[in-house]
Amino acid sequence: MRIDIISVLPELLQGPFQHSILKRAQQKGLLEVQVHDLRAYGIGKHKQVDDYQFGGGAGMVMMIEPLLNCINDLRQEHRYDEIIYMTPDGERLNQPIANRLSMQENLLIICGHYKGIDERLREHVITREISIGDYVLSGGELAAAVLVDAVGRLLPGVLNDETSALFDSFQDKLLAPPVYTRPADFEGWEVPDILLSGNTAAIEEWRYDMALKRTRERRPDLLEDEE
Ligand code: 6GU
Repeated sequence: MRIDIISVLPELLQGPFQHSILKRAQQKGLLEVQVHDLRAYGIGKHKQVDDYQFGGGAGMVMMIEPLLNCINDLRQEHRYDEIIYMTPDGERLNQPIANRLSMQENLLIICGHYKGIDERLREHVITREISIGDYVLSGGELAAAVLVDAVGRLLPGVLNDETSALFDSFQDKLLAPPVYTRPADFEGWEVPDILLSGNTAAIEEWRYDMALKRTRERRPDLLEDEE
């Protein structure tokens, strides 16, 4: 999969993909992430990318031209399956959305700033709008990093143990069960006996019961909208 990201703060996106799982995904050639500086497409000698909003009011709006010129340059090189705008009024990101996006080949992600982008881009160019939750960030970069991480780790071959994504929280509408590692007894804090029993069937059943219990206690909404 290839992911292009357009941003006015490309520095913010330098770190997140250079470690751990996403770093390995790129080294293995399973994922390519390219960040593009919108400023390079800015207008005039000040490389302007935003302007006052029509109708008045505080806050700048990202202009059509720099963004569209950047998008069109990228489109010459790649056929995008989705052009995604990161915005707090978008569809709230969840595991099914990440799963579906992970099956695409080319994604283009636009990071919003200020009051957002000119509405006409949303009408005519953007194919999908995604939020990462009900709170406001100062820009779309951190949200884009969250999306790329959630999607990138699902690409076939990225995770060491191919089955492990299947048991993530949310993948089956259940939160993950508790986990333990050595020592089995830390100053009287003990690991549940069953996990030391070697009885894999019983362990699997315990894990399922705990996942269900945890979900009922913490996120009953996940069980309610089960159809
Ligand atoms: Cl995608 N962008 C911004 N600026 N804030 C957010 C968000 C996105 N998702 C949640 N809050």
